[in-house]
Amino acid sequence: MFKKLAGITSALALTLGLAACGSEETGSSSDSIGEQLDYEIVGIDPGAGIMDLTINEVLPGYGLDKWEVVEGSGSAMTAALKKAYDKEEPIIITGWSPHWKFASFDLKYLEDPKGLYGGAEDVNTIVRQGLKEDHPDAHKLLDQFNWEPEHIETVMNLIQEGNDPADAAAQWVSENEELVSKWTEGVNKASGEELKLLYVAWDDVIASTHVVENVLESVGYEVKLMQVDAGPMWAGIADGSGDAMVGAWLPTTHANYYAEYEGKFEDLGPNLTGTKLGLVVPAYMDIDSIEDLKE
Ligand code: PBE
Repeated sequence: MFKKLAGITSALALTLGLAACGSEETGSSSDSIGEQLDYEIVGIDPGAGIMDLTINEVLPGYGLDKWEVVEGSGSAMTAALKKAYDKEEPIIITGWSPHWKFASFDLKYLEDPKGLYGGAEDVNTIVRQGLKEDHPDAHKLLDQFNWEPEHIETVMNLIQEGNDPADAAAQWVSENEELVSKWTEGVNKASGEELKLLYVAWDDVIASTHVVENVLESVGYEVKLMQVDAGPMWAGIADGSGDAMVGAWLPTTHANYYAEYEGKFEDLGPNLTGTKLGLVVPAYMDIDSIEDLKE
């Protein structure tokens, strides 16, 4: 490109340059990945830990000062991914596993040689102070809730195929009685006591929360789900307005929330282990590392 341009008069080169600047089209494939994407990474809701990590640790850590993370939501992110993927266009998203997108699209994590996204994490169950005294059987069930990535992925895929989250959860529960019976072991039947579960509309947490709702109801609780943002989810458990949540990513992703409210909740430990997060791109893109975003 540079060689060809060098032969053209500078006036013509200037015209070409201006024409390129005025164009609304995304850059041509000879442009750098940053130019092609307008230096935009497709993010999710601003309260998500992955947004905080990407904006405050990863971009500065790799010297990517030209890049921005665009706020949105989990569903807007997957919609943007599908749109780009269908046209084989470049896209970079803030991504995580477990998530159905890896079953639906051929994707890869960009390598993170500095390890700024942290290693594999756990997803913990966090309950309000006093739940154990008020509802010991619900507390016991929540404490015994534990599953594997393949399980949550099955529920997520059912939802992604168009099933209502409650129906997907019910189907998964009916097909996994042996595992579910370990969660309800020693749990006495309730008689319609109300419980409030808080969750954020992240696909993994939608799936896990609906499964836990289903199982709590199967032993006699009346469960209300409240969809909130990440900050209010933590605050709501800390101030007791919510009873429990099952989507606390630790020790890295929700470290700030954990520190902010420590002492005001009870941590029942992991319900799932082996998560991952990072920048995710379609496999057809020819970049492999976050370092490739630097020019
Ligand atoms: N996530 C999914 C959340 C936790 C669960 C990775 C988008 C977050 O970044 O806070």
